[in-house]
Amino acid sequence: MNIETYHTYKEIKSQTQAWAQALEVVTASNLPKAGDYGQVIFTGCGSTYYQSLSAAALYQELTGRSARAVPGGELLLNSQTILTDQKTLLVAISRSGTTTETVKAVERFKKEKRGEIVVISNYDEILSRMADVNIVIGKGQEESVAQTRSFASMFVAVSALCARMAGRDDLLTSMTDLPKVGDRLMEKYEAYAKEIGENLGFDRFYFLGSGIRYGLACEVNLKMKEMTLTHSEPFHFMEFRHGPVSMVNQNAVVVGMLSDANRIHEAKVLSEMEMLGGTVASFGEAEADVCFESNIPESVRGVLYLPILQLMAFYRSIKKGLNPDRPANLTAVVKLDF
Ligand code: F1P
Repeated sequence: MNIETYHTYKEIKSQTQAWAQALEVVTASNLPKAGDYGQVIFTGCGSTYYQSLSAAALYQELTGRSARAVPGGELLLNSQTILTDQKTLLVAISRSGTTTETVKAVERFKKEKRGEIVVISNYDEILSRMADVNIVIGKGQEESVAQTRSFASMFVAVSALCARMAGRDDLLTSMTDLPKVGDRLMEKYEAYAKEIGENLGFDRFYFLGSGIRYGLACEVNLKMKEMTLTHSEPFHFMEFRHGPVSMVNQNAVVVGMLSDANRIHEAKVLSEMEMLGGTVASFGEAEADVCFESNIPESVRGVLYLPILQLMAFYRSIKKGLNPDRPANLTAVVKLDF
């Protein structure tokens, strides 16, 4: 079957148009002021919870104010472990805008008048209608179940939101180069993604990412699980030595999402894994298997880690005879009877 017939493939390859739209929408939005809130919470489910992990880290890194990420289900069922009596900003992220846990958690937050709500979504749905600030990126909409283009578009939006709330319009300006760099990366490294993804001699994948990259490591790990049914796990770089290292052998791929700031420590973990027989796939601005060469500041170029790793999962799925558009046991939206 021609790969172009898969929705997932078309969505991955066209994602940079949705990145550009995300930037336009956030630039035009009237955002809350960071100084008005004692607490900031990012929430979502599955992919969008993982996105929340990266977003909370980035918000804190850029604004200097603490932020936390929680799954929608936790905000709904265990809010006493999360909310305080401080004025709170809730940023809810959802591709569909209809996931029950996220919708119900936001509904309750609003009813209890805890603070303002920002919604980031690809569809103008029930969730968006509860928002004080409604960010919809229509070009991220998808036919396939696993999030690729949608996730990346919302991640660009949330990165831009953090930059703007931090008063860093300079970062927003440098983000306008992201679509161009993303296209170049897919052109240059698709063959690399295919080569590793199609190698069925590998039976385990580990995704290492620290700081704002940890949530992204969780997300690409989820792609590998959903689309390819392969054993895979995400870790913070330095955590990997504390036990998970036991799983590394010649069948393991260790993906390293390198930072500039901590590169020395992170690269050391990767070279140790290579010594143990693992295959390392490193991603970073320079001197890596996949080099971004973007000149975009580290804090706002996180989306660049995604397309090649999404393609890696896509090619592996096909090679295993699976349908990447329809992962086993999974629906595009989880709707519960509450
Ligand atoms: C969240 C989500 C997806 C997952 C699956 C089920 O959806 O958990 O992350 O891949 O498709 O739904 P949403 O709230 O972002 O629409």
